[in-house]
Amino acid sequence: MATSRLVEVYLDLLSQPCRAVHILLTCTKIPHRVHSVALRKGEHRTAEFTKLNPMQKVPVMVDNGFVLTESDAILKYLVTKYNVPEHWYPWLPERRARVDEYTAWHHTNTRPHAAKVFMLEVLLPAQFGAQVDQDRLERALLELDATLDKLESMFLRRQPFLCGDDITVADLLAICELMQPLGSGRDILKDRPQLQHWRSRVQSALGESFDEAHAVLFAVRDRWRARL
Ligand SMILES: N[C@@H](CCC(=O)N[C@@H](CS)C(=O)NCC(=O)O)C(=O)O
Repeated sequence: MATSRLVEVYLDLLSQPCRAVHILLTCTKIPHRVHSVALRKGEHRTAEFTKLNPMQKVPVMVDNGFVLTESDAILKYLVTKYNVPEHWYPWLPERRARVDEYTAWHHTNTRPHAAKVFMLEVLLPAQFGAQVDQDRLERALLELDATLDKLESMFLRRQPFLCGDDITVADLLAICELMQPLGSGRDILKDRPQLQHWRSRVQSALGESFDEAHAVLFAVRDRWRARL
């Protein structure tokens, strides 16, 4: 591992997958430099950023000239390349496969369902000054509920973290999505003690890196509350 160079990451910390990457980097102390890309200002659509990622999305990582997009791929690359505790992405094939099993599921379940609630309650009203569409929100909350049921009954069944006895990149991706609806003060885990205990375990495992990454989201929540 080269110690003199830094991993460069392009992030907006209001973005859930960006926070997951940021938390991993800070928690494991991988030397890195953050380039802020403000989505609300359209900085992901500049010619310079588009050259880096033609899909115009964050996060993006550049490691010694190697450009990588997709949080899932970035997290797994970082823990494989750098000398970080093995629990983040275990080497044992069966344990690693459990992490891959969750992360594959995540992108069509936890991510879209939690993100939609935030989009309907915070992003769209902020962008277009419109009222929250209550019918769409109700439907989104029902879909999210089905996902939360699965997290409890399948992934957290008889184990403290999503993929076993210790925290992995799967927990990182999941916690960042499940925090997102807090942008409007909505705690989607409030009636779910099993998931609340998991969230506390994840937060204690991550320490300050969790709070640092979520500061922007909490600022959005505070502004949202001040509007009411
Ligand atoms: N599957 C990608 C999703 C990346 C993504 O959707 N990023 C959003 C922010 S959360 C983005 O850059 N959106 C800008 C846009 O679509 O215009 C990942 O996990 O990295």
